[in-house]
Amino acid sequence: MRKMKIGITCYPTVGGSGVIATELGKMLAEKGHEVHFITSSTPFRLNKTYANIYNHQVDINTYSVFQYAPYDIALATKISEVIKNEGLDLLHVHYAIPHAVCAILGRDMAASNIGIVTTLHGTDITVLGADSSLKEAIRYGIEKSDIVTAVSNSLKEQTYELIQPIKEIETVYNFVDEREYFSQDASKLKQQLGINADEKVMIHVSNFRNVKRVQDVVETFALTYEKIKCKLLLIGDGPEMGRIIQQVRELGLDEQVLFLGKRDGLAEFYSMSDIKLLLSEKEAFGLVLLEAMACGVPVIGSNIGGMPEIIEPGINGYLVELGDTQKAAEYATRLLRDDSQLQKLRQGALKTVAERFSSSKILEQYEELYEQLMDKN
Ligand code: GMT
Repeated sequence: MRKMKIGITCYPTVGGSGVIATELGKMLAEKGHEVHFITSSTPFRLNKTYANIYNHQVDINTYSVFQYAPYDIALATKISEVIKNEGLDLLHVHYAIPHAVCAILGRDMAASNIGIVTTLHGTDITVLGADSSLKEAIRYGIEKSDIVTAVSNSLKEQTYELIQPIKEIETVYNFVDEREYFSQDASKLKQQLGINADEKVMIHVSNFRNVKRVQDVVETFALTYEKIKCKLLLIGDGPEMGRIIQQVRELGLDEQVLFLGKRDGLAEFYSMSDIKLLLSEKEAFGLVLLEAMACGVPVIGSNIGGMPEIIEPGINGYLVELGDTQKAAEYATRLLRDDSQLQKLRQGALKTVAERFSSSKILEQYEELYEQLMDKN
């Protein structure tokens, strides 16, 4: 595999798309490629120094005449500068809007013909694609990219349905860094959180946006708790937090639900958990499912988006119809009561990650796409 100079643009501060882009950049650098992040700030997951990872920060002009700072123009200009100054071989941009469009503009400004890979992550299509002021720009970004990938078959189908591009879209699934997400001894942390060693634990991790339906997670937990004593860890923060705190209070579950806020070192929290709940109404992939599974935690998810492509019922978790908290609680109760089934699903979760979503496998898929681009140019 030849070594390449790869420019990566993503949202550096939030969300799974930024996590995947950054982890991918780190792994490409470890394989000897030169990686140039072109972003508005240093990606938050870039927590280690690499000799061959460079950060190019977009300077946004806040001139008082502008009612809105022109981030997109500034990003395209920076992309063009980096293409020329660093001699990039290709660009890989994450999230269609504005990144694909900025990459195309930046390449034009640089009078270059380098290849552009655009990865669609979910909300760039399922939420923004429904906005008539953005749909044409998303379609343009897809059509003018050289290679377009989506993080699940479901997202690929939804893109064809909502945006109607002619371009071929390839599915490349997400991955986890197994060196960070693995099952570890969390007994001390469990004790520090006031959870008894033999007490069962359920976990939910998200940005507490409306689409995550955290209220269904709490309802599922409440129904399960009626049958079996356990705790619920809620990790993350976001717009729905106030409503969820209120719901927990009204259910009288303050002692059983632990609001832990935003956390690093999630693997330890997963490692003390027995079931992960993700009951979202939109989820192109559900990266947090993989993170939990890599720590040996089975998942209960809703039968929407990319989740059925990850969750194999009875093998690594269960699927329920959207909003069916009764069924989710039934599965959770059964699993928490049956240790041999829980162990079987734990093994199934680990196997799923190792066989289908390992970082080396997904990295190879991206490298092959890059090779195709290099051969074309
Ligand atoms: O889900 C979010 O709130 C964040 C969002 C993002 O844009 O970063 O996540 C999307 O991309 C992730 C990485 O590919 C996927 O795992 C998430 O499923 C997807 N979110 C949605 O589709 C709602």
